[in-house]
Amino acid sequence: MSQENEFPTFPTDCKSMLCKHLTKEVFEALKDRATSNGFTLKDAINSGVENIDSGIGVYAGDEESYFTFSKLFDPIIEDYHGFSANDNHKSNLDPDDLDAPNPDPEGKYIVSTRIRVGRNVANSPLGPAITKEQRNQIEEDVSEALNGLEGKLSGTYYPLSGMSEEVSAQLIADHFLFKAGDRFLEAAGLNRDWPEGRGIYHNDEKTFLVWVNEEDQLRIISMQMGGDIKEVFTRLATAISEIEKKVKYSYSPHIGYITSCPTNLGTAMRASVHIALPKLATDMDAFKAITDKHHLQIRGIHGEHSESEGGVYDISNRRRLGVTEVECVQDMYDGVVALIAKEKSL
Ligand code: ADP
Ligand code: DAR
Repeated sequence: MSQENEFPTFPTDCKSMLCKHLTKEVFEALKDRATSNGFTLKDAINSGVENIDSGIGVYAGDEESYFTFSKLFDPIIEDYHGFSANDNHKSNLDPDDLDAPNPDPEGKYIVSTRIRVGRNVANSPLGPAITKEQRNQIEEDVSEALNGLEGKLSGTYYPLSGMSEEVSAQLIADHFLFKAGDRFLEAAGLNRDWPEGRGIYHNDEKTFLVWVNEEDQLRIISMQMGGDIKEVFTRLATAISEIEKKVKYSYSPHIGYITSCPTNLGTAMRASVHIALPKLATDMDAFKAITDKHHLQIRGIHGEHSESEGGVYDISNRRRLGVTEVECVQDMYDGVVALIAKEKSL
């Protein structure tokens, strides 16, 4: 690992945004800086220094990081999102503005739909810089807000600390339980004190979840079987609004909802379907031509860095910043319609 004030050496085949944008000049300009939470450049880049196969390689320790280290974050944000330092984000969570009748009412292709947003609590450090005490306070405040949800959002909060084998097994069976973060999150300091301060909330119908203190302080998730994308979005928009009555989210007019990873800034939204496309899977050029046209990302079905199985893919919006939440879901919806049409034609 590099010393505090030594420019890190990266292998020539390193392809991360960190390798690309951390020039010697940027490093020299930022190496002695720290945010009011004591978060340094070394802290921000450690994940990408330790994991040279990172795609991005940097994390923010607080909202301030995006401004204190803007000489590094701004070019990464522009490269990933196509969003410049002079642009401003915009938000629209109104389901009435989404044109998305169920694209697969017979359930031939779409296995399930999940739409999530990341949120962090205003005026608090983010996961990479937060103290154990601050994280525990966030768990207390957020779980209290969640336990106050009513109607179809009503449910139960399950702290990971002291979780019984029975509850753990059920949450794993429901694919709800998140485990300690991967090596990228580990090197970013996001797994510190695990599992203390972490937990999962889900409603009685198991169509609404909130992960507390995972990669972000809240991951607000609406999901269900099938392809009624508009119903999933409507539930999520309602939940975001209800929780916000009790929890103030960290938001910047410039870069939108603040998240620990710059890829999630803006809407912090990933709208995905697990969709069976066995014929299209045999022609990945045609597959990727459609996903590229509609600004979509292809993932495996067991989360980021996993592989697809049996011709089922996780298809989601890639754009998160400089577009509204409605546009994120519309991106995914329009791409799914095109993918299904192509699958039918093969
Ligand atoms: P993120 O929380 O950033 O979306 P992942 O891609 O790791 O991160 O997904 C988290 C979990 O959600 C994984 O277990 C994944 O299988 C599950 N998941 C994602 N999209 C869907 C979907 N459309 N249907 C069912 N499960 C999903
Ligand atoms: N694995 C890290 C983060 C990439 C974006 N995914 C997140 N934030 N979960 C990388 O730099 O590749």
